[in-house]
Amino acid sequence: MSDFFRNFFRPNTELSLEELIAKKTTISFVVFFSCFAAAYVGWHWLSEQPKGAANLQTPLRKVLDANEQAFSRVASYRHFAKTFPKSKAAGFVRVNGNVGLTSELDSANWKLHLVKANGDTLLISLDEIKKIPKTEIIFDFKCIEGWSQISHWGGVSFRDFVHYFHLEQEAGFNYVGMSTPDEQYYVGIDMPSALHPQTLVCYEVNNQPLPLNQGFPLRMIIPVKYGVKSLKRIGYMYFSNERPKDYWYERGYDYYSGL
Ligand SMILES: Nc1nc2c(c(=O)[nH]1)N[C@H]1C(S)=C(S)[C@@H](COP(=O)(O)O)O[C@H]1N2
Ligand SMILES: [Mo]
Repeated sequence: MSDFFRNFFRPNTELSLEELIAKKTTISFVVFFSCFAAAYVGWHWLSEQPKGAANLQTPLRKVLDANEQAFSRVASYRHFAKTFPKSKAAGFVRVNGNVGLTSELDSANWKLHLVKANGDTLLISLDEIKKIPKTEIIFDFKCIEGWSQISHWGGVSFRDFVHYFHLEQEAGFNYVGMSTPDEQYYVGIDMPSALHPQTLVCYEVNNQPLPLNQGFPLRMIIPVKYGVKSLKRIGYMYFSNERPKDYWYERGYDYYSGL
């Protein structure tokens, strides 16, 4: 044993082959068990940490938030979602998620309630929105649950909507918040993504009015984000510098959900 320790501190070049192998094997074991112990201690520490938003341990939430910070800058609004020819669009468009859609909808009297920066509320009808030149997009709609589908949507770009209703001041806020008329489903969208040229305030799928389960009369289509952010059946819209509350963020998903 004492030989072994002496060899341990002698330069490799002075050791016999057997001595060298013994030394290297020992080093491997020491490194392996140190890593194992460090991982165990780290995991134990993590599991003892207080829980923050969405029941995640605070350090994990911090990493997730840091990822968001990084990716919301680069991933979502700086690029364009790939678009496709009409021939690639699905004839039968998949339906997913009905939170906020189960309450009765008074279709004839529906109006979008848009809260302006000065506190006034604009009541906007679908006919008014249809006066804005139409924009269509065919893109691969992606749901966080793992499916995607090339689908064809029509409406007005959020940018055009902002200009038409003179919302330049509102567009200066960091976020736009939206909810269904019954306020059961709600999302917050960072303003750069809302103003992305491909983001639609949408009233048609495959050139037809939206079906009720896909958000009639008005929904969002945000090609640079996962489907969770494309709120169906918009009731309210407001603007804020703080993050608006967000249904799936509260359930542990990434706030920006960018692609
Ligand atoms: N009001 C409301 N909007 C919603 C949802 C929901 O549950 N309620 N689900 C979201 C999710 S997770 C997805 S993937 C898309 C699905 O849109 P689609 O039904 O048109 O496919 O709607 C989004 N908008
Ligand atoms: Mo989704």
